[in-house]
Amino acid sequence: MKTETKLRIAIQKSGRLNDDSIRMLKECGIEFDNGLNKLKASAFNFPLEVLFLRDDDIPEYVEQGVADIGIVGENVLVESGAKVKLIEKLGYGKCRLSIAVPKDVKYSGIKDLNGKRIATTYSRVLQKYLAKNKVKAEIHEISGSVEIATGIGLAEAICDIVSSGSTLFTNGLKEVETVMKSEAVLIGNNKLNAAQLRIVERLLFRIRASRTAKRNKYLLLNAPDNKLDTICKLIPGMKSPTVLPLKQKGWSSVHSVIDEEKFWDIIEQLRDAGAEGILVVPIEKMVV
Ligand code: PRT
Ligand code: ZN
Repeated sequence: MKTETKLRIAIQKSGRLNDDSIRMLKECGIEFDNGLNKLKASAFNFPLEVLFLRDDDIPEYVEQGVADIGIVGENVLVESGAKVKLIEKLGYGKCRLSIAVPKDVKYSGIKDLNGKRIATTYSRVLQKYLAKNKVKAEIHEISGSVEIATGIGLAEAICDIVSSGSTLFTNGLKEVETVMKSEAVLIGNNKLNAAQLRIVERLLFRIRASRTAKRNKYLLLNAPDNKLDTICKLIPGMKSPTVLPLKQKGWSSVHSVIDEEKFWDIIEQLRDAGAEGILVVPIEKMVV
């Protein structure tokens, strides 16, 4: 009997990437039981087995082939040094790894870190960054609560993950250097076989379709026929806009797709060009 190839994906068990990783897989139409305290779950409708792990273990497990692919912060991936393939950046879990010093310390540039003690959980990434910038500082590796290290006299600077900056602020620190930017990434074992790679491709196709859909909106508007050319040029869409005649003579309905980032600019130009009754609707999936 032929057994179906399944791909094992490792995602964070709990923490900042857990919810978004599960949401992304569900948006890809992949259904599985993500009940608490589960170590793994099999998808009901896609050849995927989900392993729930601590994020720090994911790069190594993917490198060793315990999991075939995984989702992890780029910061954790680079720090691990694991030899895996970075398949796709996923656009969530965005943050940066930064160096911060107490806010009343004068700081005029990276050279000021020479001879200083920097506390971090990211010693490998920090070491490379300091070497690249020819800074000789002492790295003090600690396992958590990095933000309090300067306050208790353990170090003169810290290197930690920042997103809103409020943790630095509440601990009297200011951000002075960005060591790396990070987001959640899909990684893969280097020796996946052809059947496994086909499943990765199917998964990637779905991930990209969901992400493209989120970035775009479906747009409907009414346009006077004598302004159709100007309006259609503003919203070229995927191939070209759809133009349908309205019952009222001299008017048409124009349908197209627009990039969310350009949304406000375009809407203003469309109104100036004479468009009316503009509707903007979310798109669930989009295959370009
Ligand atoms: O239990 P496990 O080991 O799996 O999880 P963890 O506690 O090691 O990691 P977790 O869940 O905190 O973070 C997982 C990943 O989320 C990280 O590796 C980053 O890639 C990403 N991420 C995004 C963040 C943040 N934003 C973030 N703000 N990881 C951590 N933080 C922390 C940071 O360490 C600091 O304490 O939040 C604080 C700073 O946040 P702001 O908003 O105050 O600047
Ligand atoms: Zn961790």
